Parts: sequence; C-alpha cells; structure tokens
Amino acid sequence: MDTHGFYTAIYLANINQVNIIHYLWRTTMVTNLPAEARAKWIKVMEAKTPEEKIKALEEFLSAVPKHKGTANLRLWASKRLAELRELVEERRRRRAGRGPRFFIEKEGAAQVVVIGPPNTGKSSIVKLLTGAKTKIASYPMSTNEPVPGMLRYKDVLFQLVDSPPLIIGRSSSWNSRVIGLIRNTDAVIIVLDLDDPVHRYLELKNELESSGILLYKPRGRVVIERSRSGKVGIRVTIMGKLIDCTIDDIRKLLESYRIYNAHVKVYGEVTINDVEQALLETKVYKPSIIIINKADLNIRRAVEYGKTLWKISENTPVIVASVKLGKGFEKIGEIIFKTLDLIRVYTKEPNGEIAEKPLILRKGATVFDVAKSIHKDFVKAFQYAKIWGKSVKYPGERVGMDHVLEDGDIVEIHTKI
Ligand SMILES: Nc1nc2c(ncn2[C@@H]2O[C@H](COP(=O)(O)OP(=O)(O)O)[C@@H](O)[C@H]2O)c(=O)[nH]1
Ligand SMILES: [Mg+2]
Repeated sequence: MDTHGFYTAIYLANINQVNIIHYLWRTTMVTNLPAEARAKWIKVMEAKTPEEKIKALEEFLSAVPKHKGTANLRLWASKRLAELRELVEERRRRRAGRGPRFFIEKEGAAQVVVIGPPNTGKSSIVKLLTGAKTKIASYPMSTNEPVPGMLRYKDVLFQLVDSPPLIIGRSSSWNSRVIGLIRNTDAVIIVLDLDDPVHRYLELKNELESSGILLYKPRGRVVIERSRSGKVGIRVTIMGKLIDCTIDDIRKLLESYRIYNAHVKVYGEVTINDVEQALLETKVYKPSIIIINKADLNIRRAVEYGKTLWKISENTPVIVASVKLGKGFEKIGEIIFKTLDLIRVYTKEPNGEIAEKPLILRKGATVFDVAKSIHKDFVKAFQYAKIWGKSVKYPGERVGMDHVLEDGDIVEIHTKI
C-alpha cells in the first residue's frame, strides 16, 4: 500500500479566496428594522443567562415586522430560540441528575468540535489525539453526548470535543443541541469516511447554513467586541476596506442599536449591511478542517475524494488519514492553529522577563487587545507599547494601541501609572 499518499494529500487553505457564500450573505438584507426592534436587540446582546436571552429574543422577534425582507432573520431567531430552550431544559434535567450534557466549558486556546455523519470514526479520532475516554462502536449513534479532550501543539493546547452526529434534514431537539454546540465553538473538524463523502459533506454544509453557520470564510468579515468595562467609545479598526460606508456610518449604525462602547474590526471588503449582520449575529463563520478517515480501506479512493473535497470546499484543509494505521494526523495541530488564524503573543514587563506562556489571540489582534486582556486599567492608563518581532521594523519599536500584531511578537506596555 502506498502510505506516501497520506502525506501528499494534506492541503492548506488559501485564506484569500473569493467565494460564493459571501454573495449569499450580502443578499440577506435585514436593514430598516424599526427603532423599536433595534432597541430590543441590545437586551438580547446583554442577556446573561439563557433564560434572559430567550425572553429578550422573544421580545425582539415580536417587534420584527413580518415581511419577505425579515424572513431569514425570523427563521434564524426561531432556530436560536429552539437551541436556547434545549439548553435550559438540559440544565433542568442535569439538576435532577439525568440526561446528557451538551454544554461543554471551553478550555485551552480554542475549542474544536468534531462533527460528521454516524460511524465515520469521530470518537476514534478524538480518542487517538487526546486520549479522551469516549465510546467507540461499530454501530451508528453510539455517541450520545459530547466528550472533550485536550490536544497539544507547541505551547498551545486545543480542546477537541467528540460529538453525536447531526441528523440531516430533520428538526429535532437532538439537532438543536448539536447545532448549539457548534455555534458556540471556535472551529469544526468534519470527519467523513469512504461512504459517499462528497455528498455527505454537502448535506452537512447545507444543514449548518440553514442555521446561520457558515463553513467558508466570507470575503469580508466584521468582528464587534462590545466593551464591558469602561467607556472606550466606538473604535473601528480597518484591516481591509469599507465598500459603501464610512467609519462614521458604522458609529451611527451602532448607536441606533444603542451601542456606545465597542471595538469594530473590519477584515476584507465590508459593506454597512455586513456590519449590521455581524451585529445581529445571524451568520457566524466557523473555520473547518475535513478529515477523510478509514483511508486504510482504499488509499487511492480516499486521496481522490480528498482532492474533490478540497476543490468544492473553497480549499478547506483536507486530511486523508486512518485511525487504524495511526497515519495522517502528524500535522493536525499545525493545521488547527493555522485554520483558526491564531497568533501567539508574549507579554513582558518593562525591564522584566518575557512571559513563559503566550497569549493566544486572533490574527488581526492589536496592542489594545493585549492591554485589555491584562487588565482594564491598562487600557485607561496606556501610553505606548514596545514591540519585538515580525510586526515591527526594528526591535523595541514604539507603537500605539491600534498596532496590529503578528505571531511570536513580544509586547511591553508602558502606562502612565
Ligand atoms: N477500517 C477502519 N475502521 C475505523 C477507522 N477508524 C474507526 N474505525 C471503525 O469505525 C467504527 C466507528 O468508529 P467510531 O469512532 O465509533 O465512529 P463515530 O460514530 O463517528 O464516533 C468502529 O468500528 C471503528 O473501529 C479507520 O481508520 N479504519
Ligand atoms: Mg462516536
């Protein structure tokens, strides 16, 4: 058998792809919501418990007028409500000491949920990579609750979560729970085997899309981080380009939703509608990796499927592997790290040691993000930062709060105190 195939079949995504999903995103307009609905949205954002979120979403939904332009938004909101009701129900059952546990507390730098059709080897993969005690069986539906385990890559730990399969094309409380798990995670690994993987992949992708979960990176992306501490105003960092609006338009839009303190990050090409979509959280993008498992059964076919999937999935990384042979997983940590667009940043006190443990941040993170993650007072008292690493022209260069960091940078923050 040609084991060489396992290595040649690893592809890394080209993250600058222009794609079709983005076009769909652009056309699902929800603008022109009445002021009453906008004012109610902030309650949804601020809800702390699932119960509060359910109540706020119900109230928001009742203020959204029923017409074609709001159909997607209303469908999304009712699906979200179903997920949240499942979560509340689960907690109630758990208190009574019964039923499966679907909500998994995040640990490590990122959480990655392992999904896919029944019996493809999801549990076997999580067990192989993390040692988690998860049940492996030759019959489908053997996993009935998510099981977490930790995977190490260099000085970064990832949490992998084995999950029960989604049942395609049926809305059920079971599916709502699995979707809820996926919505809250940072990335997904899709495990397929040699049983019609292309078709299975497309089914899964469509199922997720109908719940507002996208597997492809849109051309433009907006991240809105609301400030919970302190009045920082509305800060907009442009890593790409605004197509049809100005920074001031973004500020006005946020203010119409009564948001006065937030950091808006714009990646790629973005319209004002994209900003509103991000605000309403109707579309979330989950970076993904595809694994074709059981390649031991027919390596040639597995590699063929791998190439096809790579092409039809906008160059999502595809790994052709076999748990049985323990092959194909050599680069999984590196691929997860790259797919998540993470960077490691090391903090350093003035005249002090460099921190041993890195801060794990998203690509595009700024000095502001580092200051914020240390302490809220660091943002208020910030004067300048000194940087060593790839993001600066010379070691120890002085930069401001908006400076965009790179993987491996060392950051020394100087404050007024
Ligand atoms: N031939 C082969 N069988 C595998 C491989 N990985 C898992 N299996 C088998 O596939 C079945 C389902 O595995 P499991 O991990 O429970 O799949 P899950 O339902 O997706 O979690 C079990 O009988 C496994 O032993 C593999 O790489 N090759
Ligand atoms: Mg399983």
